[in-house]
Amino acid sequence: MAKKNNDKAKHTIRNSQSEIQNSSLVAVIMGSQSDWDTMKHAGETLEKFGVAHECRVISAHRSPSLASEFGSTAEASGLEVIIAAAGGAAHLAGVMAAHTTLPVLGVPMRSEALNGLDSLLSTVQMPGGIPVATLAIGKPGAVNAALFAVAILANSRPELRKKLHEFREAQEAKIRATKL
Ligand code: AIR
Repeated sequence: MAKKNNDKAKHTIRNSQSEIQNSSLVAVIMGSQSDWDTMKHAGETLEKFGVAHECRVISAHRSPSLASEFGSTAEASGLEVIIAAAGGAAHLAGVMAAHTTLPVLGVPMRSEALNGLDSLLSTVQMPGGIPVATLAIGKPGAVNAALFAVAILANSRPELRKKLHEFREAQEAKIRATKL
């Protein structure tokens, strides 16, 4: 993807410091800037694993041609996974999946009206033939989408597999060390 010059909080963040490679392997896209507070956790998790990624706002409804353009060119741009987050009538992940055969991980955003149940159902209930892997609502989903993306990339990258094992070991060690 072409590097964007937009302000971090507004549209695009490009992690060019990656240990893995400089062009983005994972795109973290979201329906609105208001999703960033939640989705920044996906970006931070990818950062921890040193995975090159880009974060940007794309709305399936408010910017439909951008959504279609992004999905259609994702494979050719070198991306390997798309994380798509949206709230309410959350169709972004489904629209991405309609345009690409890359794995699309959907993250339902917590919504004001229905607390994210609307987002969850809109994201998860895809028709057979066009899959979206849907994660939990909100922050846990954002973190897990990033970990899932790392797991996908790790299939062909032993250094990432090793980091995932270390992450799990550290997580368990923390639990074992917890004294109440
Ligand atoms: N949204 C934006 N375009 C399509 C959808 N579904 C979602 C955003 C956000 C919610 O609408 O993903 O979760 C509210 O957006 P805003 O911009 O009104 O705060």
